[in-house]
Amino acid sequence: MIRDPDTLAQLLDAVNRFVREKLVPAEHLVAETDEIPEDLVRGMKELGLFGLTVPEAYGGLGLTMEEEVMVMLAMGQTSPCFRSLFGTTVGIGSQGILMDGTPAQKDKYLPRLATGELVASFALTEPEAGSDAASLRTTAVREGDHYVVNGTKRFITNAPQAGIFTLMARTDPEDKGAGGVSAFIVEANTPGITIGRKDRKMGQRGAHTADVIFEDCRVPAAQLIGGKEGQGFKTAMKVLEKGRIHIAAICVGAAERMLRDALHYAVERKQFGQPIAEFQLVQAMLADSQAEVYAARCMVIDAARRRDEGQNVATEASCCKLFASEMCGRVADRAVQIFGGAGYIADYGIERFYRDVRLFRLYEGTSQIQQIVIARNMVREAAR
Ligand code: COS
Repeated sequence: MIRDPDTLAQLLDAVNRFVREKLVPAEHLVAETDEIPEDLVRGMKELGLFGLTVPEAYGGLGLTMEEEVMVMLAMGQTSPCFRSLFGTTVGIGSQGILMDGTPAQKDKYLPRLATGELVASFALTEPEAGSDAASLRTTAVREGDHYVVNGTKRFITNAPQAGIFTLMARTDPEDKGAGGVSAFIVEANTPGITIGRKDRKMGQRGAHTADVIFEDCRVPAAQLIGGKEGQGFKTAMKVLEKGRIHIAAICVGAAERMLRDALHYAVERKQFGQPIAEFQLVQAMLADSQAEVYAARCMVIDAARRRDEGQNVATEASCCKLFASEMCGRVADRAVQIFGGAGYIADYGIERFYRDVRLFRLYEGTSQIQQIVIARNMVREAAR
């Protein structure tokens, strides 16, 4: 749902300009230094990117899903690491508070998340619990008006920058499954939290992940999201469901960028006396990519609209994430192929995208998890 086309057009104009004039020129530097310069972070804050999904009453832009998708399509036109910095805050890091938090929790955190003063991270994955998220082992044991948290979270995006973590931990040791899991807002400066060293990743330099280790970390009971135990897994699933549409939009944006770069290269580059874009085997790669990008774009916008209408989009969200991330991988591969030898050389930038977008098929649920979610929902529906 687009509430006011003019306001959205202004926002998209500003984001497109920021991407084109500030972020794209900084891509090489960020990849080399593994840091996003402070003035770019400031620019993101000024544009309101940290508050995209926070309701206006709390100082954010309160975008609908369709509007959020439009912004992500624009953000996808540059290195994914930039989106990563504010994306966990507007997405999986804060949505638990927004969806299931108490009014007091919303009042306390949402205004500072909206300005970017606080970065929020999502702490679900563990060394032994990835796709099987319900098997997590981190414990939160109630002691008076606190919970004592012990455990290790792994590959946590933005952990080094985080001001708060949306933490999923087991409050009921008797229940080994989803029902024993609760969600907490944990402030990063709480004693008993150690952030591991930054992971050395395949790509997305500038975006940082690390372990988060909890050792007898005393978290006030008031930080239990929604004030109810046993709801944490459902909160995580709802958050991830929305996050999958958001990530799918980024996949489409990134694929559009790679395809545009490949097309320009194909038009410029001459072999056998003519631009390689004139060769039908190259055209096949361009055409297949264009068709797939278009399909994914339509899917993402459709799923976002349905979600805004209040429909259950669990299946559609997974379809979007599955198709758009796999499509993005295929487009990345073809783009490198069209660049030929230059596709393997860092100066041309396309090999960086090839590595960066590989993550899309893994995080916020692997492609295989999306297949499972889709098929399970189909079978359940058929059984009704
Ligand atoms: N919205 C609301 N509730 C949901 C939900 C959703 N999208 N998906 C599941 N639930 C609820 C179920 O209804 C169920 O509740 P009841 O027990 O009341 O019926 C509960 O959550 C448990 O669901 P389920 O039985 O499907 O859990 P499973 O352990 O079988 O796990 C998968 C299901 C595999 C789909 C889940 O573990 C998953 O998504 N894994 C991937 C995790 C992931 O994305 N990791 C990335 C880390 S963050 S970068």
